[in-house]
Amino acid sequence: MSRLVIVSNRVPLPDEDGNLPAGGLAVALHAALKKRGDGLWMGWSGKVREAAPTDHLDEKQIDGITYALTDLSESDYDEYYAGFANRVLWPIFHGRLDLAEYARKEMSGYFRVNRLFADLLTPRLKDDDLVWIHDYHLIPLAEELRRRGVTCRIGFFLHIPWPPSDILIAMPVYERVLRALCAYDVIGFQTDLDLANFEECLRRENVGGQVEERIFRAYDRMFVAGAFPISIETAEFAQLAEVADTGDELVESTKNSLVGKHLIIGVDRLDYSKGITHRIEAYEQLLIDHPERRGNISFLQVTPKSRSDVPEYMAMQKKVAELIGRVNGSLGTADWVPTRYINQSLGRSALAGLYRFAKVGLVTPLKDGMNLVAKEYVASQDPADPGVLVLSRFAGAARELKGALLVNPYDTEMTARTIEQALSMPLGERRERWRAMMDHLLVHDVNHWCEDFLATLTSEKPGQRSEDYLLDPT
Ligand code: GDG
Repeated sequence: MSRLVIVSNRVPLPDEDGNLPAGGLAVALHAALKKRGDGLWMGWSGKVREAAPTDHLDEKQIDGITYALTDLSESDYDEYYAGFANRVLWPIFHGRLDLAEYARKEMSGYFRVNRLFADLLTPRLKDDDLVWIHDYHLIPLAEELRRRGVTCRIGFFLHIPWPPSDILIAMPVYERVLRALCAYDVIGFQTDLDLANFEECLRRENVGGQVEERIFRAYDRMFVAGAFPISIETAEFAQLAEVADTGDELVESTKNSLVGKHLIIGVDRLDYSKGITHRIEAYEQLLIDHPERRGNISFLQVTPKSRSDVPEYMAMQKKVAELIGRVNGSLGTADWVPTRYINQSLGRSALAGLYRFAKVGLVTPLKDGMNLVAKEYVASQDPADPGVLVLSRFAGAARELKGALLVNPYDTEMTARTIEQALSMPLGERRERWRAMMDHLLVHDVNHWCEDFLATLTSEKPGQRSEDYLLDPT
């Protein structure tokens, strides 16, 4: 079996006791690395130095896996990570042209760091390795590896949406990005809609398109592209929630503080794509439309900070805090606070237990590649008395979770009505909707996602090896 090499911007290192970072993705990828033996995971260490070394990787061997890490210089961090990745690609791929801050310097920093990764990785690769590169930070990496003579199979998974062509082409360097993506042997998107957008971009640019089931031809290369919806460790998460229901202190004290009240929960990184302000406004609308609900429900929004050095994120932090203050100030009473807002991360067990306790899971991003919170909420429910998932139609998860109540998060009144529908849904309907989603997630868990992608990348069908794909090696 070929060795697996994973490359991602950040590397989820096990702690000193060998425990893996929480989260299904890290667990599934570690399992895949171990299964194939002698696995390698390369990425940024998370450290920024005035001038970072560009000639070696720091290597750590833990439990049979080699972690190869590089620091970034201050300018690399500013231009590649905080700049092009998070102020150009992230907003544009989430349809927020208004928030994209394009600067030529940052674009060149993005390609420079990808060249650095390629320089550092190339000497470590063997011809029969399987290389799996993750996410928008590293789109140009395969092209750079090919330029250095690497011939092994290289796959890419995009965790965020792929935009429609009208949005993509608003990005000044879109052609370089689109061409670079086509250097992979397998490109994985979250949903069929992302795949369709990608195809549309190729056709509109007149550079190629789909030639048969999953096989694409563009820029004189052939490759596979498909939808590989990411998921969670469903059974393990369900178990975690069941244990936390009675065994977690925070869950217990939260329940005690909400006797006789229904909990509505939202959990998101602090990010403008997650629709947090729209969600709070919908909740406010619900309280205005249904005064009888006041005092009987509570909305808990758990929002760990992220990317705090990117200006759009700082602005958003302020906006959310102000809005929550407005709702609590205008609708709260001396003995009831409508919204509880937590700006830090909770433990995984507490999170699972709170999902289970919440009658409604509010997952209403304006745009999201998948959204794992939606799947975690479903997995956490008590089969005998499950809560209801209210889910944005703009989350990738909406393509799969058919038992959710779908909403358009831009439509405040409709979202408010849907929360009310969720709160008053009869038990029979709740069970039926939940069962369909849970059955789906038990089969389509994160291991299924991982194996499906790797099986496609490994596929040795005639005409599918990397060398054959290179129709025009010049
Ligand atoms: C990107 C794409 C795609 C959140 N708060 C706490 C906490 N979390 C955990 C959740 C969940 C994860 O963070 C968030 O995952 P999402 O999928 O919702 O979102 P992104 O971070 O934007 O991830 C997304 C994903 O990649 C995977 O491909 O689904 O569309 O944007 O697991 O539980 N965990 C803990 N405490 C918190 O306070 N422990």
